[in-house]
Amino acid sequence: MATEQVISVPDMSCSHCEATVTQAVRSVAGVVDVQVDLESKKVTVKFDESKTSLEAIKQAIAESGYDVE
Ligand SMILES: [Cu+2]
Repeated sequence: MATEQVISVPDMSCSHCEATVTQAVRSVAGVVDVQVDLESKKVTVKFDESKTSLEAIKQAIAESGYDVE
């Protein structure tokens, strides 16, 4: 069952950040879809709760070099 969560990533500022964060989230097994909104600095992620968790996704973003709120 896929769920959708919004993660705030305040340090994203350009298309490079968008690409880095998108790739980091996509690399997490179980993630179905990733949308980055640079204006609101939010990442909307759809994922399979039986395969991953919000915490694991936040961890992947943090490991790519961006602080997660
Ligand atoms: Cu950037």
